[in-house]
Amino acid sequence: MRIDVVSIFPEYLAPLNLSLVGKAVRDGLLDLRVHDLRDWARDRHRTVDDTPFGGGAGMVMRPDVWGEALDAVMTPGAHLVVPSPAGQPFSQQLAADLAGTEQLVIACGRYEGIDARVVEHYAAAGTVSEVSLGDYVVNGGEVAALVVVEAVARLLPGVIGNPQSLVEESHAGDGLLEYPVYTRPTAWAGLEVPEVLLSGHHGNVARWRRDRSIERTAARRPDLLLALDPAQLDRGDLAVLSALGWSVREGGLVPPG
Ligand code: JBH
Repeated sequence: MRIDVVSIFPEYLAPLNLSLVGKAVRDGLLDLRVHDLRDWARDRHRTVDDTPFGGGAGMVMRPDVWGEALDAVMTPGAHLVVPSPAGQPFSQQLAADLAGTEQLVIACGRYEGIDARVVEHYAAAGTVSEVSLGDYVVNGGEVAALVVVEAVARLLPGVIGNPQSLVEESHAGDGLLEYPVYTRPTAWAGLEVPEVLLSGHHGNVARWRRDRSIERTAARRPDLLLALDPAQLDRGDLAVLSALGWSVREGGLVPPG
């Protein structure tokens, strides 16, 4: 898989040379290329932005410069990702979808954003996803590019040593938040590791972990429980949910109160 990132701050993407993504690149599992948008600016000041039509604060990134850059890096069938606060929420499902593409091109916007005709133009020719990190404000697309690249790269075959760990993490498939984890020492700061985890009884450990996942999800992300299909729940799950005041209706779970 090839991923191209275009930015006026290419050095912002340097952390991708580290750790898991860096190793995937060195192992040849990922072809990662970072480009400086200013390389496609036409004037000697390497200008990439201008004032917004219609007035308003800030600057907008020019479509002609972006068009030159994207035409230069995109190969047929490339999927263009444009991080934006106005985008669809980035999700594990979207990461999985993107991990199946031949080439991702991530256009990092700054200032007030990129001229809307860029997304319009490339959407007419292929696949474009405007993606938001969430309902908060950061200054540009680069931090979103770091998130997208890492979330996608770790799903590529061979990148994660033990693919089983991909199954058990939050948002990975069962629709629940992951359970709390413990390791040595067994006693720390007057706190003990839950006995069941030291028992060696795999069935009880699995039950305990599932119960903790459900409790955490109910406490922190009840929206994920509402999205669950009750058919996915076993008797133990229903017992924990009932103890938390949740009930089951044909359409799904009903929260307490
Ligand atoms: C900026 O303002 C941010 N909010 C959420 N996601 C973003 C993605 C790219 C640029 C943002």
